[in-house]
Parts: sequence; C-alpha cells; structure tokens
Amino acid sequence: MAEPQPGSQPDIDELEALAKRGRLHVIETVAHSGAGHVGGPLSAMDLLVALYFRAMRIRPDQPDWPERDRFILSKGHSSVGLYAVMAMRGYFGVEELSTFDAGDSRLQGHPDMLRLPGLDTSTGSLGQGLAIGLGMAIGARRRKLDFHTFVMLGDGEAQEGQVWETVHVAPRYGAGNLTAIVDRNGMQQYGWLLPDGEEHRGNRGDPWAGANLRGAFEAFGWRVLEIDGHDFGQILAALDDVRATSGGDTPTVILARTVKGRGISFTEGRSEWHARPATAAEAEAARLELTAPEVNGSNGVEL
Ligand SMILES: Cc1ncc(C[n+]2csc(CCOP(=O)(O)OP(=O)(O)O)c2C)c(N)n1
Repeated sequence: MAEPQPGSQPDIDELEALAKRGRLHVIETVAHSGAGHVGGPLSAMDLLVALYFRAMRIRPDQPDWPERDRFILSKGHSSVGLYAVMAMRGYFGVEELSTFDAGDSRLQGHPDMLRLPGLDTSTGSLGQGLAIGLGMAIGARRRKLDFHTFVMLGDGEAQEGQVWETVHVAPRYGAGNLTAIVDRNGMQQYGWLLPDGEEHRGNRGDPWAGANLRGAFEAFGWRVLEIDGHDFGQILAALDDVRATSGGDTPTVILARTVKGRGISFTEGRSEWHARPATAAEAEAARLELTAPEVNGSNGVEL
C-alpha cells in the first residue's frame, strides 16, 4: 500500500492499514526502548488514525498554524500511539520513534509540548486535559477562530475529579467546539475497581463503569455519541457529526467502546500489557500477525 500523502483522504481500507502499521510501531518502539505503555496506545490507535488522517484540520509542516484543530492526549501515558500516528502523518520521520523515552529525545514517555512541535499540551498526570481543552475552546470563540478542540481521555482517567468539574461547566460556556473522546476499554492499570470496592487485578473489563458515563455526561448537558471505537465507519461518522455541530452551544462526548491491547492476539484484553515491553520473540510474533495477509484477501502492512 502506498503511504497516503498529507492532505489526501485515505479510504477505510487505507485507514485500517495505517492503524496496523501504527500498532506495529507501538509494539516495536516500546520493545526497543525497554519501557512504555502498550495496551492503551493499541486501544486508541483507530481513533488516533481517524483524527489525524481524516478528521482534524492540521498542517504537519506548519505545526503552529493558528487555525489548526487542537488535540490533547489527556491519557498521556499512551504517547507512543500518538507519536506513531504523528510520524506516519509527517510531523517527523518514523526513524525518530527509536529515540522514544530517551532522556534527550523529543519523544518523552509522556508528551512534552516544549520539546515536540505539534503537541498542543503536555500531559501525563491524568485528569487535566479536558479542563485545558475547554480553555482552548473558549479561547477559539473569543478570538473568533473556528478550530475544534478534541480531548482523548481514558475511562479509568474519567474517575478523576477535575474531569467532572470541566464536564459541569463546559455547557455553560456554550462549548460546542469541544469534543471529549473516551477510550472506553473497560480496563485501567491492573484491571478495574469493582462496584463493591474490591480491586480486580485481572482481565475483566467492567461494563459497570462504562455504563454510567452516558448518564453522567447527559446529566451535565452534554451530547453523547456511543460508537465502536474500532469501526472506522462509525468513528468517521461521529467525527463528521461533531464538526457539523461545532458552531453550536453543546459540547459532545464520544464514548468509544474499545479493547485494551487491540490488534495483537496476545495483548488483547490482557491487563498485564498495560505497560510492559515485548520481548524480541513477542515483537516478532506481533510483526508476523500485523503483516500477514488477511483471510478476506486484504493485505497486512507492507513494510
Ligand atoms: C493522576 C495520575 N494518577 C495515576 C497515574 C498512573 N497511571 C498511568 S496510566 C493509569 C491507568 C489509566 O487507565 P485508563 O485511563 O483507563 O487508561 P487506558 O486503559 O486507556 O490505558 C494510571 C493509574 C497517572 N498517570 N496520573
């Protein structure tokens, strides 16, 4: 498959191939650095590819373009997924991924906007990104700019209080130009905290926590879209929808059902892959899976 050129509109087959390539970058980059997160970047990959290759108005060669859409990876521990997509989109060369997490690298374990052009915010301490995004959305209105601000959160992150302070006030500011995207993979660092308070260290995603998110956002006056976060048709439709309503007064949350570790058989739904590097043998197994021609005839990633 030819690499889509910046500014082109890759179709769904091309987006799927890009997501596979992005997943391969994630597993290989973290294996190479010896540290980093895997499960969250893999669950977010399809959403990131759709944002950077189809939905967002951006100019990778002009990262400070004032009218660019803003993106905040509030679940900053998934940085390697964002870097993989930014590299494929042309912000920097894919070879720079091999510097990930080194002390002098622009690609820190958590995103550092003072080092890497193209990042709109530094993140890592969970819970803060949505408040910053609301500030950007209000700023856009005051400066009469029509850019849209997208903030990606984890569902574990959604337990943070600052998220709900922002959810509370955003409709009051008429922030229709703000979209929260929750990567709802039903797992956090070790599994999930169960309703009875017992921490479940294992591989059970929890529908309880996810189910409450719709009601909570709606109670504060947000528009809620629920989608399959691995279905590009649904992702693109939701992102078109928020663009169409960007001039309105109601912020939107996209609750994207995802699978932690998505795309590699032995990482899917496994909480131990939250943050651990693959061994050389595991990285090779992942490469074989992601590059294998599929049964339905479409191709795996061309390297
Ligand atoms: C304020 C804060 N507390 C704790 C952490 C450590 N931490 C990093 S990732 C993570 C789990 C996050 O779970 P979730 O938001 O569901 O992310 P995902 O499953 O998408 O990786 C935690 C607790 C942190 N980065 N910031």
